[in-house]
Amino acid sequence: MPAHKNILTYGTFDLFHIGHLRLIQRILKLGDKLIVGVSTDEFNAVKGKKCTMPFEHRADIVGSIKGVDLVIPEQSWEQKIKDIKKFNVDIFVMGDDWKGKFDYLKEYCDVIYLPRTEGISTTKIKKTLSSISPDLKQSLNSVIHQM
Ligand code: C2G
Repeated sequence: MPAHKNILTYGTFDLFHIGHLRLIQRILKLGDKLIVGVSTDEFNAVKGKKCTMPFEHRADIVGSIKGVDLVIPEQSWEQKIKDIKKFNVDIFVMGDDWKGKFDYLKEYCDVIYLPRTEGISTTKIKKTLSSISPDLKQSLNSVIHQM
């Protein structure tokens, strides 16, 4: 019986898309319990990211994915070590656009970078959306903010 493995990852997950889902699906193959830190709107401002979807929506979407056991707010760059200890994390996983950036966590757990899904990104989706007519964008915005 393989040992129980706790896994941790973080992300913004704005305009949730297949690249995010494929990563989570691949991460799920690595262990048993998956904890996902979703960046708060305030932390995204620190990251220089302006989200289309508010934190609550992004967290609810990620939390509804089969296999995601817990969603926690990601409020700072520095919280990772504390989270790894708090949740007895065995494996920290990120997409390989972060390759090498979190190697310092190898002192606390395994660190794995998985290949990104090419051809899709939140930025690309935003660019496509911004090219649609302003009145259609206006009605899209009002639909998103009515939810
Ligand atoms: N991702 C992917 N394929 C894509 C797009 C994203 O595999 N086409 C992965 C990223 O590599 C990341 C995760 O999906 O591991 C979430 O991506 P983002 O929402 O862009 O998260 P990011 O802004 O990179 O925040 O402390 C870590 C940061 O919070 C990560």
